[in-house]
Amino acid sequence: MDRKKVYLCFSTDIIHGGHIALIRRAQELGDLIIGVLSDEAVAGYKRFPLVPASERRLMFENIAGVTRVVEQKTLSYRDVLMELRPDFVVHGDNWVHGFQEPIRAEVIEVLSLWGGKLVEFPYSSDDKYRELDRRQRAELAMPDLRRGRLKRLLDMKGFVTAMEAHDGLTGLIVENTAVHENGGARQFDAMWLSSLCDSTARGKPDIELVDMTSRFRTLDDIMEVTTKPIIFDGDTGGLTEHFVYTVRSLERMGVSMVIIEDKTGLKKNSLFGTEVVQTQDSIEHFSEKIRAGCRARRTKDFMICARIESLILEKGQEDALRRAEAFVQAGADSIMIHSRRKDPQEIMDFLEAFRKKDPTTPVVLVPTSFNSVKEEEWKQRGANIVIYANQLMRAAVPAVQRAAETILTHHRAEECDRDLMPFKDIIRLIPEE
Ligand code: SPV
Ligand code: MG
Repeated sequence: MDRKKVYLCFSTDIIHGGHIALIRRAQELGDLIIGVLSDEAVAGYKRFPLVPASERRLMFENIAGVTRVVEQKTLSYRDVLMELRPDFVVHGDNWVHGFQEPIRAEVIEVLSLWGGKLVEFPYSSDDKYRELDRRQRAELAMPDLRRGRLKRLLDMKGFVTAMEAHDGLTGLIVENTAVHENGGARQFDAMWLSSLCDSTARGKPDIELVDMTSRFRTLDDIMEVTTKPIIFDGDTGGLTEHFVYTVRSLERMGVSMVIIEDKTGLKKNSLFGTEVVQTQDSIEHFSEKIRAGCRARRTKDFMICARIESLILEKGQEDALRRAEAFVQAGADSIMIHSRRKDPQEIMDFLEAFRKKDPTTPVVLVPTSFNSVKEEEWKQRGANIVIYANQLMRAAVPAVQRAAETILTHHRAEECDRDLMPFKDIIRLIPEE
């Protein structure tokens, strides 16, 4: 009559023997309620879920003896435990140490409010389960899955961060860097393939001199070793007749979004602003390029973003807003507004005015100059994607220059060694098949 209530939460995409064994042991303790971690929480702490929460729920609902399945929205168990008030929470013992320690401590604290207990079973880390996980990760790199992930992330979280990568190694750094915060892990959601950094890495100016075939080579190097969605800097998109081919190629490769800017003629980097001659394209011509790109693509997953250069070229807010509206009308899935001022005010003013007219079209920001505002505030103000466009390269260049100068100064490498990472640590960044 007074059977105990047991709670067990899963984030897995597939159910294997190890999970079933854990479920059976949990069932011995009482009536089992299974929690399915939300897509957003899984993406935040582990990797993007291959199977959405709605289907993961179905999977568990069909296991004999599971009394109920609920969604656990956050990594923290607090809300779900307060609602269910279980007698036991069951978990593998793999969270006793490591970044999930605070989540575990909170579970024990919340359960103590009504005398509940945490029961931990040894975590099974069988080789065949590790192999399954490896295969699932590989699946995430396939173009069809990868392309749609930016849209899915935007739907899921409403706000996405992207970090610049300009070769396989920086791609791996963006893919794998994580910091732990409140029992979860913070990672970048996506990657930005910057024209500036791709050109600079080749010792070339950012004037559309590095041709698309070379840019695709960089893209392929990055895609080969990573799984996160990619936003490709398409510069001006070139001639409309060429842009349609670029769209097809990027889409086929599994890129999620191309951003093209409304400039024409010899493109210079926006950070030069009006110090160099730069010509803005007409609304009509650029709209036609967007329309042609939209007609060329084959899937709804691939996004075309129109980048507005009015603030960079000091044409004012009215011009920027008129263009935003026209480009969305032409079919742009998203817009990017850029500024090279330190003061974020003109971007904030744009966001406020744009959101009054258009509450839904995703807005992309590249806060290189206006870098004082935190992501959460941009989200509150209506932005959806923040791109850190060049910081990894700017971190590397001074370090590399310093090493070269130190060796020249001392006629040997010993003095420079303390600033260097041992190669065995660098190799650890590179996964083995
Ligand atoms: C890039 O990273 O190449 C960009 C962003 O286009 S910016 O350099 O700010 O123009
Ligand atoms: Mg660029």
